[in-house]
Amino acid sequence: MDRTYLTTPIFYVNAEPHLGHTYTMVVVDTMARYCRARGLDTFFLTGTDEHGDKIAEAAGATGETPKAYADRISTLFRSTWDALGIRYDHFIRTTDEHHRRFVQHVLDEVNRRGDIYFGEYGGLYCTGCERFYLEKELVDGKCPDHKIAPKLVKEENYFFRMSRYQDRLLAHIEAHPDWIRPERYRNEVLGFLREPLEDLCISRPKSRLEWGIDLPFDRNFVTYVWFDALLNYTSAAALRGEAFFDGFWPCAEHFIAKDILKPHGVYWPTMLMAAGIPLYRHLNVHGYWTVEGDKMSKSLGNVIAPLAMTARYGTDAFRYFLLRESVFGLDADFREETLVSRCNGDLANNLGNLVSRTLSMVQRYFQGKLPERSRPEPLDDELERAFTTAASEIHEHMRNLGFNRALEALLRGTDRANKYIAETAPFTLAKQPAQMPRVGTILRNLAEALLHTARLVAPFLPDTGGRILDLLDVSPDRLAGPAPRWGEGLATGHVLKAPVALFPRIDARPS
Ligand code: ME8
Repeated sequence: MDRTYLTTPIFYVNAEPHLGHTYTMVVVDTMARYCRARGLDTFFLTGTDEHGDKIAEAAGATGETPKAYADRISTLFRSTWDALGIRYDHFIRTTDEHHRRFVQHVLDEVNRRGDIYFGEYGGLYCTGCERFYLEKELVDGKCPDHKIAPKLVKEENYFFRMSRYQDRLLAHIEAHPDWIRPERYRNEVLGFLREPLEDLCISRPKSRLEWGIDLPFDRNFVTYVWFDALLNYTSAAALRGEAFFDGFWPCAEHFIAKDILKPHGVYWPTMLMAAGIPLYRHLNVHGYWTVEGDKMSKSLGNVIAPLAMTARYGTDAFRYFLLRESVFGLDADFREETLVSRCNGDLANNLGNLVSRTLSMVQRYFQGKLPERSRPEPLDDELERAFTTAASEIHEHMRNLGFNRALEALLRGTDRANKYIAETAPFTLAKQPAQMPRVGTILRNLAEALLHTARLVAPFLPDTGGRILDLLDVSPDRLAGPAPRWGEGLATGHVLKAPVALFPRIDARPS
């Protein structure tokens, strides 16, 4: 695989960016940085979902037009990701003109193939989810996510013959066991497919909703928001031309949370089949974040704003917490105390300490200049092995979306390096002039460990990776490309900078 096309959901503009959106963004940004550093041709897509009842209602409540409202919140999403240093390649808005044309083109194509018909439908509709519910999917008559009773909607609409594709979809899932991962979500989709699949209502009459993309074959209707939104993944790729589309689209890795499994695991692949477009490569599904055990909600007043967290703790500390505290695929719980203790324990005491101790000893004993390195002793080999092992374990975990385990592997490396300092005791050896060559070797090994640490940590904590390289006074280009052979990363006589505290200890939660 030499290419990858990574996507996040496009977020609804009826809410401001919060912890949940940020988690998906951080996961995909980490994956994108990891892939780029390994030399993969990587494209990272995100954006905003701006049509539909829900957005029209939210705009109505603020007195803005839907477009002015969507412009405002979409800009807020974009500026939040920029402030967090998320490096996406394209930000799509479903109100973009090229997207509108693409959606209409696909609708025409699916219609031409005979998969769209006109009919009447009555059903229970949840505006929060923007979808119809079957009676049996409800809990006590309410939408399980929004805890409100869906509205009974009965009207004439256009339908997509989704039912036609049930068997093909099942066969695809059976033939590709890790297509939807982790497995629990594959099983959930198989569960949906155990029942006969119904056709999908893909329009809304303009008499009820105007805020959407016109159906190309009947201007009295707009497109159902999910039929419009899912196509963002392909319209953004198509925008870059046919060669890009053909090369990147089949390498698509979608990242979503479990809340939108059905649209991505059932509607989307059947839509692609009907439009004659190849399927995506993987659907990667993560769990849901709660806040101190509760669902995050405006009414509970516990919505976590990412920029408030990064202002308080720094971007990398927040990223670290999100990636380290959750197991991809399972739910996770946000607690500020846990964030603080992880930052103090893993980042300040382990990683930060290694950097500052190494640099201060190089300053103290060699005025910042890297000394000669002489014959390695067994402990030196062990240190080298710790970093080779960390690199290969990180690779293995990233293949399986084990972000937390990759970070654990990395910290085992830096922990080993801290122990190496204790075991080799350069500060004691330095008291004897005859031992200075050995002290030099130890510090050369530690500087090498820092270079490897910077490269390994950068996809997860980009600022930290960059800052370590800066302290080592080497070019940021050194973060990518093949790893240098151990001992060959930094030259004798190269001057390192004076130490700084990368992660000052956080004493208590500021009020
Ligand atoms: O569903 N924990 O948009 P949305 C983890 N527009 N992730 C969370 C989360 C939480 N508590 N809350 C939100 C939509 N997310 C559609 C998508 S895609 C073609 C259209 C994240 O704004 C997670 O990625 O409701 C989830 O899938 C997404 O936000 C839902 O965002």
